[in-house]
Amino acid sequence: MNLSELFDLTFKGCAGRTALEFQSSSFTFRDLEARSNRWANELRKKRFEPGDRLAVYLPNCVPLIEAFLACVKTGVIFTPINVLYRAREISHILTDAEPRTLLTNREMSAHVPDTTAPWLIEEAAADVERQATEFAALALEGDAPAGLVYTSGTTGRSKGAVLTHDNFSANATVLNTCWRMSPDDRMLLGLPLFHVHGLGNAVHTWLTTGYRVRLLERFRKETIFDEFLDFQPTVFFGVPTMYERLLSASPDMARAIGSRMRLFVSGSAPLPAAKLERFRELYGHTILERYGMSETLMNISNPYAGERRPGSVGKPLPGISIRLVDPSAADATQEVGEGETGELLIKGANVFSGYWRQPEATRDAFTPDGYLRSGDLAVRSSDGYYTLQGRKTELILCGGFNVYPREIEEFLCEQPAVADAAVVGIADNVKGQVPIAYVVSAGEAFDEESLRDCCREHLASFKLPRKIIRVDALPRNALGKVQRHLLPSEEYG
Ligand code: MLC
Repeated sequence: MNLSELFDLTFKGCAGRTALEFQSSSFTFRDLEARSNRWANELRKKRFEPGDRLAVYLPNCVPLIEAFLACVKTGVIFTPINVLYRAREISHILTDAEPRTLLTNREMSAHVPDTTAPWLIEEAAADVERQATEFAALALEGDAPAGLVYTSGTTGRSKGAVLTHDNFSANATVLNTCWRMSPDDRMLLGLPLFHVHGLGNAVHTWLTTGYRVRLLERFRKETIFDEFLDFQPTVFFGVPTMYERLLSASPDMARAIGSRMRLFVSGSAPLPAAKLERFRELYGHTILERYGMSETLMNISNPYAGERRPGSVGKPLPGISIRLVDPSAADATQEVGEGETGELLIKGANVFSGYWRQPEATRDAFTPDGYLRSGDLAVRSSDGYYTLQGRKTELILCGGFNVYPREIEEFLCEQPAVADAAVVGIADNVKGQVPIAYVVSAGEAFDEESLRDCCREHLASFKLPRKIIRVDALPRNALGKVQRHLLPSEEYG
């Protein structure tokens, strides 16, 4: 079954119910279906063919969801771009994905590379409005690609993960069952829709269940409590940074919010056990922590009904096979024993079909018997709970965004003032981790402030090195690889 057929159950079954609130507007499922059909007709008029890509560079908004639904109906591959990306990062995605069009708004179009003529939402709106509200969705197979989601690669450059209709529907149906999602739920949604946490988990459980969503343009710590108190949600999906912000509530406010809530879910980065405990004291709820990745959507989750163990991500979800193998063995087949750290291997209907136009990276990502090598390290307890132990590579997780040191190092080294650079993540109470840079100057004319400005101009804000530390040389081993553990230790704050 493709996603249109699956969503139809909700569009027909819950037609008259309120589906979505955004700012001062609200929409029933019937409205949403009619509006997305208009978008689908517009895509067809613009000669989009199945398999074409529509790049979308927009903050959370209703047309983003409608354009996504239109892609699902027409077989166009929805290709979201992080709103914090700037010309250099966008340009890489455009070159790689070769979308037919980039949909954005006037304000954000300032960041779009000059070589691309964007399709502005302000101009699209009138054309879309003129289209018919009926559309016969294409009879796609479940293995047709639905999304192309860019994830940072270990080589430093973003790779496109191709997610099929089946991947999204497997994920949504498993979460609906395991987290008891119901049409009577109300979700406050502040996650960005350009990542699988917001798009795969929130949007897909919503459209397959028929609950009500209040969509926020973004999570803002200044207004989030008012949104909770006003909307009175029953479910909230967030990253640990959001939970850290929620810990600043007064006990009365936290209790008032908690009294209406059914489920808080955390993912995309590790949630420290101490934060889970503080949250439980304040809100009277145990956050349910789960584990996923862009390439797989969700894999492992703490139980809804059983023990939600602090610091652990729980047990494999139904239909998903997990193996833990010796991370140092090249063939990745030697399973580790209980209590030993191994690399997580994953198989299931949720696992992606491969990296966009990268057959070699795709081949390397899988074992010969078809398990995805996650690159994540974990241990399994005797009763089957998994606890993550970090990345095989040096990935930095800043506020739930992936930061690969290599990408920032490459950028720094492109600057004339920089001879060499190494980027590492250091602990940060709010963001989990933040990147800092060790830089070797290319001469006397080294100006830290202008290097910082240059980073600010060209990199997404979460990738900015919070500190730039000048060193005489980087400690390298005989193979030329930086020995990160020998860098002078630093604290941020
Ligand atoms: C952050 N910023 C945004 C933004 N989010 N700007 C526009 N839109 C957004 N959605 C910018 C701010 O403008 C600011 O920029 C900087 O980021 C920090 O903002 P802040 O207001 O101080 O935010 P904070 O309270 O710290 O919260 C940050 C956050 C953000 C939690 C809202 O980190 C976030 O949305 N994270 C979610 C990431 C995510 O969805 N990951 C899922 C990946 S999928 P400046 O320039 O002023 O510094 C995945 C798989 C899985 O990993 O398992 O889920």
